Amino acid sequence: MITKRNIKKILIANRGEIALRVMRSAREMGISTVAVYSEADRNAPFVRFADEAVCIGPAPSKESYLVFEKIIKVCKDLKVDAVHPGYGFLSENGDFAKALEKAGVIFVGPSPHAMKVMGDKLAAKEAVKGHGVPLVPGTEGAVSGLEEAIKVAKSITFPILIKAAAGGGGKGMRIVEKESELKEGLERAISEAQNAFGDGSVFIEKYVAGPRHIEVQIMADAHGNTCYLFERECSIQRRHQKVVEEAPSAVLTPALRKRMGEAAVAVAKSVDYTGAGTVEFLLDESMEFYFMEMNTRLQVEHPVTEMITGVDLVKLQIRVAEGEKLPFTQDELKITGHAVEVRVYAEDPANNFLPDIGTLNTYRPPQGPGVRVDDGFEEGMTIPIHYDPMIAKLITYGANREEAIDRMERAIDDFAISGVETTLGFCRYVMGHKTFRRGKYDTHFVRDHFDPKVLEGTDPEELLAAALVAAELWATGGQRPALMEPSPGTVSAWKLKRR
Ligand code: MV4
Repeated sequence: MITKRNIKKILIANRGEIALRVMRSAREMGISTVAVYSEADRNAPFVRFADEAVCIGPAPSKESYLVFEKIIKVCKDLKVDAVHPGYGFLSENGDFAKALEKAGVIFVGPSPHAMKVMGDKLAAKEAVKGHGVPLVPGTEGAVSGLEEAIKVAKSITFPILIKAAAGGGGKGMRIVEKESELKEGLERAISEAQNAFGDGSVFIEKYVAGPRHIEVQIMADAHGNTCYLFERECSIQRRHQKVVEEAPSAVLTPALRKRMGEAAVAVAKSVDYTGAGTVEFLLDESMEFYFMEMNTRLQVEHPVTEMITGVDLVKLQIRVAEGEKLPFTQDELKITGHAVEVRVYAEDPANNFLPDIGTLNTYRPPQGPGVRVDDGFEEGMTIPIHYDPMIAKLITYGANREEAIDRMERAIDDFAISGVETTLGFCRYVMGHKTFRRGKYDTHFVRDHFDPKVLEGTDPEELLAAALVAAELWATGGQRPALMEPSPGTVSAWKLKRR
């Protein structure tokens, strides 16, 4: 018997756009909302939006958003029924989920057990084995030593990839091209894993060249029903940070979509998963797919799935956490249209994507048909240096892929941000790139097609600034114009641009 528990008050253990996103759904459901915030977020929109808000400490996450004793105390003080962890921070921390359970508070997410298994890449592979989920050929379990490594590498053939069991999201990976490099590669991988994760277990896989990152959204209730809500393609990344995502993928056939969806459901069922989860696959050039890992949280890019399925994933997470059944069967789910998301980071694409801290002197998000902006900032706010530098997620929807991308180009051009450099120009470049337009891109897109020089001289306001300099030069008879010598405190033309 699954007991139903009504959620009347929910605490969001997160900040920024995702805290707002979750609270909006809660409000629509008539659930009252509690924000917890750090001193750096005192004036953030998510704090104002909440029905109640409690400051839980100074800016550093380790003293605020990550201290679960403080969050649990707020739950008790304010009689909170449930906690939504968002993504990042405590969202994949099984101990946090356990501590909430002990305090009698519902954790909006899977069981601590499911989180623990999927948090260990080797345990995850072990769990899904025998469930009909394709795995990349490689070692069974951790590598015992060089001898086993050589044997496995020879049987699966080079190049191989050494991965840390405690890694994930690309952390702790090492490619080895040939046998003579194996000994050193293995030693380094083990010591790096030990240093980074306090766990030196590594495993070996065949290296899949030119793969696409395709992930499947799943949703499971506590009554044994698990559905897939189709895929997202997230191959446009740099240093394992996703920049552009779309749903559905431009390359899956209905038959392959069904096979991957069913494999994702099998992954979820292998750990009695409940709630929203994402099963990540690699798809190789011959359209073979392999299970990589499962993320046991709501993902940043979940809006593209919401757009093409018409499902509010946060509402569904909350319903399932209350013990309700999924309101649909697999057959009732279908894809309508196409959605694209770009992440707007306060980073400078012309300068190796270094975080660009500063104040949003101008901040005017785009509007109009098919445009959704999930953000947590307002004009005049300073982007705190303590957290992820994402300013906003810009999502567009269209009847088909071309319309969604055309809309994204228009929306990017309409997005006015000044005061910080952003990744908008980079995203605009991707939207217009013929390889992206054709849908024939893989995880090497940025490496193969992006040179920071392409962003130079394309910005209308930059061109205007250049014209002004030229005019000044002409007017001053070729003397170095004052415009080119910014005095201290002068805002540079670069910063004056809309993005
Ligand atoms: C791989 C791979 C090639 N072969 N595994 C990186 C993140 C992690 N979730 C899995 N990753 C990869 N695993 C094998 N056997 C290439 C990657 C990979 C990658 C995967 C998805 C998106 C971007 C990527 C960028 C570099 C490497």
